[in-house]
Amino acid sequence: MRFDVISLFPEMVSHAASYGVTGRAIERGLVGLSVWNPRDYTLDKHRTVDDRPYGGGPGMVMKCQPLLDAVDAAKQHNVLVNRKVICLSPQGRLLSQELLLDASCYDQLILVSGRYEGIDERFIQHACDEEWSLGDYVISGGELAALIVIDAVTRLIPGVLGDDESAKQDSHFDGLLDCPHYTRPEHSDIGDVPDVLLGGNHADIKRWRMKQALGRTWSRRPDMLEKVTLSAEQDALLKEFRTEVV
Ligand code: 4FV
Repeated sequence: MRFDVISLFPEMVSHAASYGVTGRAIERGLVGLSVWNPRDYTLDKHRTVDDRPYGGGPGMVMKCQPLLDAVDAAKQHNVLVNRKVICLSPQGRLLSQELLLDASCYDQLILVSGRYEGIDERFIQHACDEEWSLGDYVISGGELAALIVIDAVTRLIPGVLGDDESAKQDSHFDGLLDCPHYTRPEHSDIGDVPDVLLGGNHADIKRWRMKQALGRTWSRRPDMLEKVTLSAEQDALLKEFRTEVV
């Protein structure tokens, strides 16, 4: 998997991606990352990447040409075919583990990070396969959204996480919130570790963790429960959890 990010702030992207899991994955060559600055593809001496919006209104809009040429450069650089060009914007499809799992099957993701008020619509319609959104709020640039895509997709690449199991343990992986986690010390002024986790009975521990995941999803994100089909055992565990909390 390789990520090619189009951004006016290349260092911001390459720097933030150089830490932790993504940083190690890049070092180990499990994922590739390049950042392309549209300003390097401008044709005027002022290296202009934005201009005033037609129809008036506040702020500036990113011009088509520097973005088109930056995306072409990212494509030329990699003869990979199984790729998608994604524009990160509030008008996009909401990011989800399901969308990111699908994205992790591509060889290349070209992630276009907007700035200013947005990007000339002709570029999006002509050069982008999809628009993706972090959520229903506005941030100052698409870079943070691109970095979240890079981080979340990189975790799904085989061999990136110590044991691929842990990606499966991730919240939302099975459509449920995660169970609570504990580590030493066993006893503290702010509480003790639940006994079941100390008993070494893995079946009991697995059952407790699923019960907690179900209960927390039911109490915090009932919208997610509507999207999953629970097994009979999960149904029973959730009933048990609910009878215990009321
Ligand atoms: C955004 C989001 C987002 C809009 C104008 C950047 C900003 C500025 N991107 N999910 N929400 N982008 O707010 O992805 O260009």
